[in-house]
Amino acid sequence: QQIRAQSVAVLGAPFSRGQKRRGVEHGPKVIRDAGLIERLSGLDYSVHDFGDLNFPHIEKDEPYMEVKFPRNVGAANKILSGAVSRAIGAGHTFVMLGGDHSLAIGSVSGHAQQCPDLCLVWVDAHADINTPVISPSGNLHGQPVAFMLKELQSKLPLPGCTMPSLPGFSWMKPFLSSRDLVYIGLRDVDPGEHHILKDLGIQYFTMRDIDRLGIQRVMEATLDHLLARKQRPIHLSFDIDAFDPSLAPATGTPVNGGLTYREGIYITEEIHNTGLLSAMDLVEVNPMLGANPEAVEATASLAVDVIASSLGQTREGAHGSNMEIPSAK
Ligand code: EXY
Ligand code: MN
Ligand code: MN
Repeated sequence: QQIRAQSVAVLGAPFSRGQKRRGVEHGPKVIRDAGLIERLSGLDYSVHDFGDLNFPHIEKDEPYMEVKFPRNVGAANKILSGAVSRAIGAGHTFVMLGGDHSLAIGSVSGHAQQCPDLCLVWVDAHADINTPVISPSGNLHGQPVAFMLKELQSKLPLPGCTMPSLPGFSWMKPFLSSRDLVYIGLRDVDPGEHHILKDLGIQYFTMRDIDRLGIQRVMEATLDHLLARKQRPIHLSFDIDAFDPSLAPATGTPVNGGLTYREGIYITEEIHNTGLLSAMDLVEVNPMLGANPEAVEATASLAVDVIASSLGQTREGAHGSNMEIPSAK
């Protein structure tokens, strides 16, 4: 099926409890201030800006083992999941502005409620696939993919397992198969995460793979892996730290040696060209971490470019089918 959406829904998720640094909750504001809505309106969409979600602040939120703020992260994601499901059910292509990457739990699960056969492209320096038990930091933004995968269900402290379950997550059920996920941009993977990637045979392209193959072949292999058997909706979860820190300095966990501007935009152009993008996340823009206002503006404006390019902004330009060049006389 071809998804040719006429309308885009934009929703802010001002949330930062998936990690310990303040500021990433202001991501939606700086991305909007960098001109997101104007840019999308210039493409051929009607843009519905649903503003920002309101998340409850749960005061008493003791760690579960090492896992920080489980009740806040669980509650925020439950709310987000419902909002995403409604927006996609209403026929919009959905754009979530984070916030930290723990929000992908709600975003992708809400999308999957409407599109159970979706596939997931995860563009990130990190694999974000630690389980609560193996996470070295206890930060839930390093764990969202683990909550999605059916193959990891027995490793997660969710209802039905023998351990006490993770508070805040009783609503959550894994919904994605590991073969329906591809990573691009990895360069900081923890040992437990590497074990899971290998054990489950997950398709991933590290920065080294991009060096070897070039971004064009990486995208060909990515889309082939996900779409060759059947065409289905794509969820793009884009962590701004996939880019090199020289381009995206205002983020919480920068890692050297990231995507160039052209590699990042090529990824999103290819995703758009499938005609199958159904929802996307843009996460981890933290305006409190830029060294100066210019660094924050550069990061936010890069986020706008990523979103606009995913939704059809081209480098070659475009024109309407009824355009005519006026004669000289
Ligand atoms: N792998 C590390 C951890 O689990 O703590 C770092 C995760 C950073 C996650 C950023 C959002 O992509
Ligand atoms: Mn991430
Ligand atoms: Mn990351």
